[in-house]
Formats: sequence, structure tokens, C-alpha cells
Amino acid sequence: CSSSSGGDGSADGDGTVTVGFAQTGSESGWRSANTESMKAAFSTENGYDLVFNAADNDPAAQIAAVRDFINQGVDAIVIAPIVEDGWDDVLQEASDAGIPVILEDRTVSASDDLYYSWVGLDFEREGTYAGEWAVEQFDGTPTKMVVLEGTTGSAPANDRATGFDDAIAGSTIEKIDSQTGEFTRDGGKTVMEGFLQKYGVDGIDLLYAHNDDMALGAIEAIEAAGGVPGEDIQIISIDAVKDGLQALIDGKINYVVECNPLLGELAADLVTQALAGDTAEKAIYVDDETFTAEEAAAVIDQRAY
Ligand code: GYE
Repeated sequence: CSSSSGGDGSADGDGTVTVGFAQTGSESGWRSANTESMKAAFSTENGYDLVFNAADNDPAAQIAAVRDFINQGVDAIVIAPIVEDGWDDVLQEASDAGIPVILEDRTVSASDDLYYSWVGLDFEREGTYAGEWAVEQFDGTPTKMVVLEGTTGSAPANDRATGFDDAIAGSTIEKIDSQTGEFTRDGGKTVMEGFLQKYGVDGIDLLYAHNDDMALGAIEAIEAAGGVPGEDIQIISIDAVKDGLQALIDGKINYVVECNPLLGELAADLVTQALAGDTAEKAIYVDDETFTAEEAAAVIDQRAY
């Protein structure tokens, strides 16, 4: 119980720091790795009492969870925001209560005065890397592309679209369809089934999936339709979780851009700095790599996720 601190920005009397973490849900392999990383960093051994909430990708439920953390008087709040918009009020409430908020993974549209700091990835650059590869492979040949988008309104779905679209602008790659697959394997499979019914395997040359899980679902749909993923339809995806890299090595995915989910330690450092009253950068970017099949084969055994 946090009776001695109640959001005054200091640790409890026994030295334990109570942190409320509002996770998006459990939509993907990336998310499982991120949750594990956060739980490891905010462990009891490290002096934390972690109050974990996963909102099943329901933005209203996630905001309600943050409000609960404020009412409980936790020492600090960490959020992986499902969508960018809608955060102003609850962030203001946390600020009024004197509880620092650290954002990890996704960004928000609210003013950065309303939170302490954000740590995560450059989603737009990930989209650019993916688009540059597509241009290299396909520009000059008329190419029909479909897109599996992430959760509508989420920073990675917005920014991965922007980065990619800018990179392919003026090329011979034509986006013939684009729909959300909610960052899930099932969602990717279902939406891809719809694309295949509409255009046929022969009517699609390229798939850009905003994450590996949707690409893996789409692979099942392409195979069920009698197509050869990676050949009849080339596939680019983002995350570089083990299953995605394995599909790349197997030739079913053609290119993967990394998105590093291991943000727990960095988020915990920010909590420590916030509670000590230090100032931190408002945005801390973690670097990402890109993978071809050969590059994936060289690292897959050492990957932690
Ligand atoms: O790419 C996807 C996950 O926000 C970067 O969310 C994260 C994305 C990640 O569900 O797999």
C-alpha cells in the first residue's frame, strides 16, 4: 500500500516504488517481448511494485486504467499508448496529482509538457526503410501493392504509412488496397483473404505489413489460396521477432525492418530520473536495423525475442 507516498513523487517508506503500467494488450509477438522486458525491469528484486494492466487494445479501457493508477496514488505511471489522440485530460490529471508519466513504445498527440519523457522507436524511419527497399526491388516495373495497417489511430500505423508512402512516391508501385489487420495474426489473415478474393493471387505483387504477425497471418491466407508467399506475392514487414525472421529465412517474407521491443530498462531509468527530480530528454529514440534473409540467418539464434 502506498499510504506514505500517494503520488508525491517519492518512493514508499519501505523503499518500494509503485509503478502503474498501462500496456496496449497482447496483440503480437512484439508486444509479448515488450511486456516481458517491462516486467523484468520493474521487478520486485529491482525495488518495484508493478501494477500491470493490459487494455486489450481498447483506448477507453486504457485511459480508465491510468485513471485508476492516479486514484491508487502510485509513484509513477508508464503508458504504451494504444492510440495517439485522447490523452490530454488524463495526463493533466496525473500532472495535477504530481505523478510523473513516462511513455514507452508509442507516442501521443498531446503536448509533451503533459508527460516526463518518451522512449521508443522511429516508426516513420521504419516505414522509410521498408519503402526504400520496395523501390529498389520494384521501381520500373508496374507493381500492385496491398497494405495491412496496424491499429487505426496508433502512432506506428500512422508513421509507418507516412514513411513508406513518402519513399515510394513517384515510383511504379501502386497501392491498390490498404486496411487494418489490428497488428494481429488473425487480423492479417482475414484481411488478406479479402484482398485475395478481390484481386486474386495474380492481381497482387507486393504486400506491406505494418508488423510481422499480420504478415504471418497473410502467409497462411496466400498458401490457402494456392499462392507462394515470397514469390507470387513478395512481402515486407516490420518488427523482426523470431517468427518473422524465420519466415524471412524460409523465403516466405522478403525483407524485414526491425522494431526493438526491449525498452524496459530504459523506461525504468526514466522513472528513476523523474522521481529524483532530474530533467530528461523529451524523446529518446532506440535504433533499429533491417534484415535480408542472409542477415537474419546470421543472428536468429542469438535473438532474445
Ligand atoms: O510493431 C506491433 C505491436 O507499437 C511498435 O505494436 C509497436 C507495435 C509493433 O503490436 O507488433
